[in-house]
Amino acid sequence: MTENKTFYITTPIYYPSGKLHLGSSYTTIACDVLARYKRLMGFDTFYLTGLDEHGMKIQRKAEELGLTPKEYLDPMAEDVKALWKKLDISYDKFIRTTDTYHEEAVAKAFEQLLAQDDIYLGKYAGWYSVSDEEFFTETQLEEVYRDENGVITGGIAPSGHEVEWVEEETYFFRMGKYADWLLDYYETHPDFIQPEIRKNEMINNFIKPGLEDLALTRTSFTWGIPVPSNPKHVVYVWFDALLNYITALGYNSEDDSNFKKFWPGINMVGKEIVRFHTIYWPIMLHALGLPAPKKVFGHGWLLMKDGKMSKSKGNVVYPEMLIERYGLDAVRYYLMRAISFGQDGIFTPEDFVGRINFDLANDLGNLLNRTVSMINKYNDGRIEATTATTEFDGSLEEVVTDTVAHFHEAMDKFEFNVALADVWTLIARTNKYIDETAPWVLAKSADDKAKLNNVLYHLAENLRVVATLLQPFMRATSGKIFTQLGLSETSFSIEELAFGYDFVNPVVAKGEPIFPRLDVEEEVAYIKEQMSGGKTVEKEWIPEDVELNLTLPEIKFDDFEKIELKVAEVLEVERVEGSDKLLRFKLDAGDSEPRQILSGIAQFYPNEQELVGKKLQIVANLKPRKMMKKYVSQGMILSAEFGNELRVLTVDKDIPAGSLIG
Ligand code: ME8
Repeated sequence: MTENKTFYITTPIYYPSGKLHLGSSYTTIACDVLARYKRLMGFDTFYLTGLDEHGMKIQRKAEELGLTPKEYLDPMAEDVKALWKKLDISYDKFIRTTDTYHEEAVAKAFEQLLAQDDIYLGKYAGWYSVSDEEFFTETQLEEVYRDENGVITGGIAPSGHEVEWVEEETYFFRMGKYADWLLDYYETHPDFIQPEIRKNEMINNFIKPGLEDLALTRTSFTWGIPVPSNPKHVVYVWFDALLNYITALGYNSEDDSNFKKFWPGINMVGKEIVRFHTIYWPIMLHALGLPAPKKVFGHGWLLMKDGKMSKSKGNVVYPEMLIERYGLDAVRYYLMRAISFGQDGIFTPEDFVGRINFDLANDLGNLLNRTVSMINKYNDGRIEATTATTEFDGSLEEVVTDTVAHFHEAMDKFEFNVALADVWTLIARTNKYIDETAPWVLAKSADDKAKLNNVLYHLAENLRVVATLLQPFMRATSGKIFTQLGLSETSFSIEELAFGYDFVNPVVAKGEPIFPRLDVEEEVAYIKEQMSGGKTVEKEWIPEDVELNLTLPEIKFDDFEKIELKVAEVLEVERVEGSDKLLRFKLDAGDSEPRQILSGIAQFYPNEQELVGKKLQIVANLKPRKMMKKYVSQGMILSAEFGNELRVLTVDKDIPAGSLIG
């Protein structure tokens, strides 16, 4: 670990205003993924999170409950810490802005700016939203209320919250003085605000129209940090809150070694608070003689189909409920995979359950299961690299190298969904490699033993690479994969990751499936029920006047999914001796050898040779069946009956044999 290889990442500090939902957990999980990734890349990493505990909002909330702010806040802080524990958040420090070291450091910073004349005493008159803890000019309001004389009596902030009139003595920060410096800073630090689009918003909507001086203290309530030289003023909650990112490191305290080591760092924030972090925050730091953050990344919101989560809409998802039923890793995976980090994304129960089934149970789970059982079956659970290669090894190893490189590129850009998609490309390629090399065929001949072992080695090694890359996202799952591969290591460095690990004669454990398949309908109904607070949710609307003409009962989608349908080309066909019904087909269905299917359709094809060269549809995974004592039929040919006729189902000539139908 080199001296300057440090990484500092922060979440916003949360308002303790109630139980945190899945949307609030989103930032914390994303930062955790980054922190874990950087640690595995050999960085000395510091991850900060915490609570924003001052301000009018908290004071009023506590009063409503008949509590002092502290009595209200302490249990809340414990609840939040308990949630982060459930989400396996590896923070290095949890700051509360009521911590003494923070309060002292903020007071000192305020006095410094006052002494420098960056702060001056004046009078504020304007609109304030308590919910947002934010000042607004009339023109910034979404809506204004007027009395019969046209005088404005109130209004609505862009967030949808009510504003109230505030008129009081206040200290102002000379923001305007630093506008040119800030524009120049953006210009010379093109990566400071990300994604890029948020930068233009800041410049055009807030800086260019003119930066107003910021009211920095309040006198109409007391729940805040008092200004030492004039204690009837308490410091504005955002000034107090933003400084947490450096006071947590010991800034303005006796031991500021962490501050010296880690600042400047990266601030990860939701898009609605980018303004505070990219305008006020760098100006405050600059005025204090300190560097601005390396980067402020404004991520999007996690939304529901009908907009933001809210109890009144009955669409709130709490992470605890999902974790309890589906496990933590499914939740972390979903949030990081399903949504492009910089943009808004919509949570739907269908998508969530689908991802678990397809990505986790099918793609990843099956690869692990097949690999482990083949290593057990064909080589007594030992993983041995040999020099007997197959023609597919080179391209497979190339995909490993490419995946690792792309993964790093994506992680450096905070493109978590892209990084995971890269890992899944490797998983899909490895699954295909099983089909290409057909280990069960190699297992039939003793001469192919070395080749077989090398194929099995490639499978195990790719899974080790996959699990290594997944560590920041799904620690428990990676651990299970390492265990099933018989590895005693519980973690691998991502920094040193390369194909070619020497498995020291490990015995592969026969493990349980890491993600069991879910019944989609049942689970979607369950999640919807939980979202609506336990009420049974009405079934989706089905047109009542459509009568389905069925001969068999309905089946679930999951049942249908078990059937593998494929395109197969007729290579040869002949009548079966001793039967007037059966035709014996030799078909190319993309298997290593032509497959044989017997089908009782002879009477409909007096000239059966007309079928040669046709591309048919077959059920490919039907259990093989012995017919006429000597023929094994491996599948079924699909056909349609109408009147007294029957025709096999054909497909376009240019669809290759072996293609999956679905
Ligand atoms: O803003 N999707 O606190 P906060 C994504 N105390 N992110 C969401 C979300 C959702 N549905 N809901 C909330 C504050 N968040 C201040 C910060 S920092 C010096 C002070 C995110 O509790 C939101 O975008 O209102 C914000 O980044 C974070 O949760 C905390 O929000």
